[in-house]
Amino acid sequence: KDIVYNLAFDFGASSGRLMLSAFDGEKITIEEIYRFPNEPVKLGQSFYWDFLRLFHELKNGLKIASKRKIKISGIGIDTWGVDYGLLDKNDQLISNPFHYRDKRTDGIIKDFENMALLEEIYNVTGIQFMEFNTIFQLYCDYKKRPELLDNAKTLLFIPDLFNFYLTNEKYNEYTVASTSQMLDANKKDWANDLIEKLNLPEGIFQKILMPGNTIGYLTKEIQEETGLSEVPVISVGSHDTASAVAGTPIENGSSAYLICGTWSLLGVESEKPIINENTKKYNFTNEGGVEGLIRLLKNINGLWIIQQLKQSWNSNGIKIGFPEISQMASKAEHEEFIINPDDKLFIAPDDMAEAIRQYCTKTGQGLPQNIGDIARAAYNGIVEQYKNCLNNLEDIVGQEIDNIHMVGGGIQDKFLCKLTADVTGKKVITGPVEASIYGNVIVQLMALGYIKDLREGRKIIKNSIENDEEMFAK
Ligand code: ADP
Ligand code: LRH
Repeated sequence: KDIVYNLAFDFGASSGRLMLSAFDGEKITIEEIYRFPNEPVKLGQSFYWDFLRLFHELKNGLKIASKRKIKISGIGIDTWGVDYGLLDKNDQLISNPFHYRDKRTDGIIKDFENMALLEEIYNVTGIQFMEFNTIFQLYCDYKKRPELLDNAKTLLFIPDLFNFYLTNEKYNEYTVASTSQMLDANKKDWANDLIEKLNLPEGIFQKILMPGNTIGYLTKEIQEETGLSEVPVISVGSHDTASAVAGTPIENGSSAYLICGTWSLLGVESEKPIINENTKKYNFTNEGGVEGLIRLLKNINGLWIIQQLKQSWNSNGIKIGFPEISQMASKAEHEEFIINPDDKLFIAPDDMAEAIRQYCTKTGQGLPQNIGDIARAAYNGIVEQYKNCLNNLEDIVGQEIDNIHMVGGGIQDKFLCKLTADVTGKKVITGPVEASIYGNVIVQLMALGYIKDLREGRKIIKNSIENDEEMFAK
């Protein structure tokens, strides 16, 4: 059988990875061929992407792939949403792109001068309010560093920026552009009236490109540097969550997906945006998906808390990894400690373990004494959010959700999966871990004509992971 090979890059919170996929007409196998750190840099008071280093690593990955001496049919790139780079009139990057955890947008929504405009922003875009959304990052640029925008000719989201330096083609890919909170959710194009009212320079926004198209081909320079030929770079769901949803083998509308990485993203797929009093009240978002579908979901501050706990213990000399933390939480002496992950104590504490101790004390629960109890408080809090979010979702769609498909790195945590089934009372089906990669790959295969549509792609994914799928029930 002829095998089709593709390359998928996924830039996550702790690492970037390059996977080589092989499609034999029935199944996709993926092999990690390169992984590199994705460490943002604090410079002065600001927090930046290390864009140049990452572009260098991207080329390193391509060099490794070219040594395989196989025909690569396409390349697709996904990263987290909202962040962007600005180019000047000579297509030079004006500044290192800010990381969304940079503090310049802290408090921006509450200080926003025009409340009526906030209302309009939600009604038009359907995107949940988060201070780091592109719209607010740009608003900060406009207020605090106007010279940046004065010199900007082009705005590219991070995946667009990688794609541009690989191909010389400038586009804003639809799914990542939707996270800006500046797209009209129904028109799937820039909300120009809003952009004008915010005094943002309309001209910097590029043509919206849907997933499933070819962006361009590796430039001569990149070909020479990497040893690859004129490979097409394909527009995938370049927002990692869009690729992850595409890569989740859901079969119908009564299934929810729960993507467990640094964030937990819980939602359903919808044919049309749902923007009403309920979605507003519960702050649900209508992000753009593959095949023009809408990702109706909510961001939950999830495994970030577990990551920060690990870091806090590791830096205090306790050598402990995710599997141990999960195990200790499952055997906690006190099963009842619980936090509210949305409490501001947990946004960016210097020491997460200490923050949890403080929270439990201030809420009259007493003091969790050991690793198991502290971690358990975090798990209980995260899963309680899953339950509330599901209730809200059922309220919004007016239908019961039967089961939850959990995907992403977090499903390696069996305790988390089991607790989710126990607390929500829903059947939980897990897999794949690398949902973003699978989603990235099937959209490339759709663009290349090897797969008909998303439905077929998901069947192929299900086929490919059948031995890894697990079921959890109360
Ligand atoms: P991102 O794409 O945001 O970087 P991942 O999808 O890689 O995130 O998921 C990372 C999370 O998965 C970690 O924060 C951790 O909670 C969980 N995790 C990863 N590996 C394991 C493991 N072996 N056991 C338990 N949990 C794990
Ligand atoms: C998950 C994610 C999420 C965004 C956040 C910035 O990686 O892309 O969908 O809201 O990061």
